[in-house]
Amino acid sequence: MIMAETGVATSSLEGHRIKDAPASMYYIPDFISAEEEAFILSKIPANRWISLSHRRLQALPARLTASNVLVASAGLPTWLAKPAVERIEALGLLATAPHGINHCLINEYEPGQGIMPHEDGAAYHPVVATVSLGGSIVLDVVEKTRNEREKDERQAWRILQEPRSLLITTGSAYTDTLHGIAEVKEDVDLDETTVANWMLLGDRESITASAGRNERTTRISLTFRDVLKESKVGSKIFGKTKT
Ligand SMILES: O=C(O)CCC(=O)C(=O)O
Repeated sequence: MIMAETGVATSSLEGHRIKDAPASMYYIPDFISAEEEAFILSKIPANRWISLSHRRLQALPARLTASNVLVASAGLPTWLAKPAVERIEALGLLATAPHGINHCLINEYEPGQGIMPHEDGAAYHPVVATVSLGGSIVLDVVEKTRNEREKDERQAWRILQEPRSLLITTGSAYTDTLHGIAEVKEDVDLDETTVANWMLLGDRESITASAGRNERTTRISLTFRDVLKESKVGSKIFGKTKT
């Protein structure tokens, strides 16, 4: 049995499956400790942010090219590799990924900021692991549709992502849904009937105590993936081609 430092083992991952969401999504609260969260936040480079109109982001070790190739001379920095990547890979869900986790997209959302519904697509191995830092936020997941008529009937789910949690999206949740974050300052109507991962949350009490409201504060997400097309620049120069 593989045991991550937090005590989550591969065989017990089933206990973290979000039952009321499309197969297969997993939610693990307190995946990293408060000290590890503070450490990672202190290491995020201040000079690499790319500002978009509704959030800012940075990609490590590099942004993908227009044809979705990761061209990098080095892997992920050690402050991401340990403990986050090491612990995610110990869960076993990336066992068939060609490279393992080789990319991290860091998104920062201020209150009122979000991201349009989208899918992650074919550039990546279909397993995405998101570690949340800072504030809580609701991720909206909705079935993909083929036409306007289907839109009225499509299923939608709300996943509350707490700070220090891990959300894993794979299977049909990866291929058949879109995900996005609403541009609101507060998530409302949060309870066991509206939040798909309610029973898996680390702190349901504080949401209940605030009458089902989550006032947004700055949230940073680390989205870890395996980019399928990888080109190691340094290795090529020295004749050890690996693409
Ligand atoms: O911040 C998040 O949780 C979602 C990020 C996301 O959808 C993406 O990077 O594609």
